[in-house]
Amino acid sequence: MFFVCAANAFHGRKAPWTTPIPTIQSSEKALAIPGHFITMLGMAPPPPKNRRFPLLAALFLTVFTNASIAADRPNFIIIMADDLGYSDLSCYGNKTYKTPQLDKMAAEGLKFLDFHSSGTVCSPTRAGLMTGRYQQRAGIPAVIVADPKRPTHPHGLQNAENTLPELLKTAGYTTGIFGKWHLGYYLPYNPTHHGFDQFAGYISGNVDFFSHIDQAGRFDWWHDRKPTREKGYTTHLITQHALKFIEANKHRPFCAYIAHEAPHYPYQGPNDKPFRKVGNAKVRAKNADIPRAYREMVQEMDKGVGQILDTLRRLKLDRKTLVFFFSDNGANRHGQNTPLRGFKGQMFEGGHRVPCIVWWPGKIRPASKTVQTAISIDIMPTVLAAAGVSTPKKRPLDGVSLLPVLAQGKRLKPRKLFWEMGANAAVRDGKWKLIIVKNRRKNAKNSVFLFNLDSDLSEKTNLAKKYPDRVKAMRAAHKTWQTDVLANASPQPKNPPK
Ligand SMILES: [Ca+2]
Repeated sequence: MFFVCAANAFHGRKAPWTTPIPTIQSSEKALAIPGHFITMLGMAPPPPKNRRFPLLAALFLTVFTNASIAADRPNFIIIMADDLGYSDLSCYGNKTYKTPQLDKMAAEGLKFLDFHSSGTVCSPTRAGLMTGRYQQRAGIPAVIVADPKRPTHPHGLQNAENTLPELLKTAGYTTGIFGKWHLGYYLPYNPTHHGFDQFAGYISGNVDFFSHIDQAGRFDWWHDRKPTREKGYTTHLITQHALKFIEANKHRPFCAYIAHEAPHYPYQGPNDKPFRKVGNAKVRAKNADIPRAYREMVQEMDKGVGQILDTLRRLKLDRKTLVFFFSDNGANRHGQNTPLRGFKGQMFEGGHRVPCIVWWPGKIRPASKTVQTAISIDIMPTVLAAAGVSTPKKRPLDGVSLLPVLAQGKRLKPRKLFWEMGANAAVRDGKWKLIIVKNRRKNAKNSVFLFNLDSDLSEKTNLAKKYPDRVKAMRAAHKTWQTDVLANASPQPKNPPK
């Protein structure tokens, strides 16, 4: 059974998505095209003569209709954990500790069992999430590292991309990002240049949870475009800024992207001490402390998610807010990916199959789960569909809207999914998974694996030799995909942008 329903609150009712949502063309900026909204109201555009009054009226109508159309649209909260493994939450099988708030979110929402990050490390998944396309198209196939001597350091999200917050702004949304950006170290890459009205967080891959020093020993905590000293544990600050943003925007549509640091290293619980100082990021947690700190990091994030959902309930925004929770890649060896093989950075399921919970009271059946295969680049098309914003035609999205799965338990059309980092790659086609791993020995052939995930979720039995034709077809599909995503990929600079 592809959709399991533990409650039947919606049986016999009209599906929420049978009411069409008005569509705004993403390329149209509302204030620049008043006639568009007047036409939407069924009125004729203003005559060319006697322009002054009609133009003022048009401007008024534009602002009014833009606000009123947007007022009927849902809010969005996208919460992403960093390096959280498939079974790091108790509702996904963690037996060593509990995550009660995320368990409650799952009990009230929909749990995906076959959801994937589009990357197996941080920056690529984030580039895919922000653009709704495979991150290779944005020229961000690998981590953008903090060390200025490394070649990816000057890279970042380029202006040519259409980002999710930029498109939501065309429909009157207020947008904020709280936490990790990791899509460029230089000012032109700042999230406030890519559609976010507000930013509180850090631009690198990780910071000390207290001193907010990055891995290269530099201070990294920002309010919008300004480095800002702010005392506090990173996880708490991210939640507090997000709560303030929700309160401040409770009367208008908003999108909050909450990009948690937990449970990425440095391993620090809320009562630990800072490790890093400016110019010295070498100090790390003692190995003996890591399991305790990791647990506390996950549980503090869990509490924060509970606070967000409680605030939505208190403000009576719960039924008009679509909330996603997922991870940007699988866990490393300090976390849990059971029963999956492999870890963060790898092409095995443990590298990219992650927990994903979607919550929208009144629209999503409580305590439901789905085995539909979905990926993080589906989030943007899902949000745009729920907001009634059409997707960009010039830079088409690779993901698909998950709304039919969320609200109606429908199946998605069959499709192939691809992962690639360096010379390693993976292809998913239904139950089949092909993995190519570069062999580090000189002149050695790459390792090729084929797994049947329906009968072998832990990827133990390599069927590549048994099904050579399937391997050949999936390798050919990967080559075609690779040629396509690299054909017009955004170029990245060799030197820091000015
Ligand atoms: Ca990560």
